[in-house]
Amino acid sequence: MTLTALPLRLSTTQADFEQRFAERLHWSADQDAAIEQRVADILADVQQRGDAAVLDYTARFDGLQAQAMADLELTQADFKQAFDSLPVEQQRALQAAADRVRRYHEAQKKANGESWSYRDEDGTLLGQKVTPLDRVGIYVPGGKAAYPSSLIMNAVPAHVAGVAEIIMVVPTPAKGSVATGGSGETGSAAPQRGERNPLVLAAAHVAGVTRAFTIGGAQAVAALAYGTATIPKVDKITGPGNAYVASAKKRVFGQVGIDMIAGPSEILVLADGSTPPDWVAMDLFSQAEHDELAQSILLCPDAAYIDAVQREIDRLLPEMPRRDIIAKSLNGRGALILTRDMDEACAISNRIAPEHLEVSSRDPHRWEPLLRHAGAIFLGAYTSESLGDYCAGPNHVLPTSGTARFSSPLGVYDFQKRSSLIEVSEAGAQVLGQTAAVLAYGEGLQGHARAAEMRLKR
Ligand code: HSO
Ligand code: ZN
Repeated sequence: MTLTALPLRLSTTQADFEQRFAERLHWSADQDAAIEQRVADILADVQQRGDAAVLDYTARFDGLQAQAMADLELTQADFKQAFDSLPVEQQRALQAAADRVRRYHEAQKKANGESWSYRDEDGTLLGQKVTPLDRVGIYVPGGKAAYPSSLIMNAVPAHVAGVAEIIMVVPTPAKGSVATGGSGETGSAAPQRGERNPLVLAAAHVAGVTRAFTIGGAQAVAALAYGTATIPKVDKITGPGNAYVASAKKRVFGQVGIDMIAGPSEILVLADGSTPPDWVAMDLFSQAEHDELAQSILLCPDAAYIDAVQREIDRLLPEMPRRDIIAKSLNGRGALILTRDMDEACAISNRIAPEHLEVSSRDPHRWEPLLRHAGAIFLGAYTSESLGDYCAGPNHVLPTSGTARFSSPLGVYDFQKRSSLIEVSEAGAQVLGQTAAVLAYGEGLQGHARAAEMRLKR
């Protein structure tokens, strides 16, 4: 049986376009009641029993038998050793990526992450003071989904923001054990260390992680949110994870901050037909290969070009190691959409509000002003989305499933908070006091009114 990848072909002029388009876009995270219940139980248990509970779950889900939490802690020396053990090429690439991501986020901090204030004519000072969070937790998935690049994208902006302590958790399941947070019991004769991913540890070295523990799943989220004897309680938890981790993050939200809960990856390519079609086919693969549920869409006003891209998909697919995932993603959620013109393509792109938007055009700056909703916009044929995933500089943690309509990439600002600053002068108190008193009496709050009035000169 030959493998085929046939994204849905649509044209904006077909009568049932709206309906078919809506069906293709539809996605919602299914809530699994069994997972929800298990996560609730794990959180309660860790909150009560602390380290002992985390050790139990780590033995059960990851097959790691440890006597004490300290046995599951990684050190700076472990990070350094992992880094030193890599081929020079990988060391350089990690360093180069981290340097570029740092530079971008430093610019971001300068542009909109600094304190500011102004004075009224009467000397009253008003402003906003920006401070970093004290301590954050970064969740790094284990196994196949362990992306060192994601660790850089989470840790570097935290570092640039000035966060003093960055605590990483990364499950290192023993060989043959089920994924962390998963369903089951595993063999008890497991090794003590589990499988460490040297690239992840090396990324922790270049990204400036402070402490790290080889734990994962809901139990790791709970430990970070509530704190245990060994694991310090953090102020915010960021980073991707499986359904257990996502559910746990939602449940601890409020107790601590969290970042977004990301859906499957998405790429939308807006093409005017001037880019080599194999480049575009591979860009569609690049997000499809993440996940069977990932979504890759091409919008283009040129029917012959769409045919050419489909031919390249057919030609290139057999070479791809992850072709099964790519085919499932493209067949189930992909689309090649013929539009009337580029303007219409831009309008449809805005309706989709994709995570990644490539403007694969001879003239990207002509279309960019029309594009309002997207996590990241990649301009021109040379800007493959994959460069942004690793090393261009901007963050690759981006809003998915249409949430780019109202939210932004992960950034320095996610690791900062703002406090208002107010210093009213004696002269200022005369004017503000009268205004405040009138409103306070209106609300029936005499204490407020009199506090303002006491400062009025009689
Ligand atoms: N494209 C992913 C990030 C990633 N890509 C990590 C490769 N590694 C976010 O949607
Ligand atoms: Zn990617």
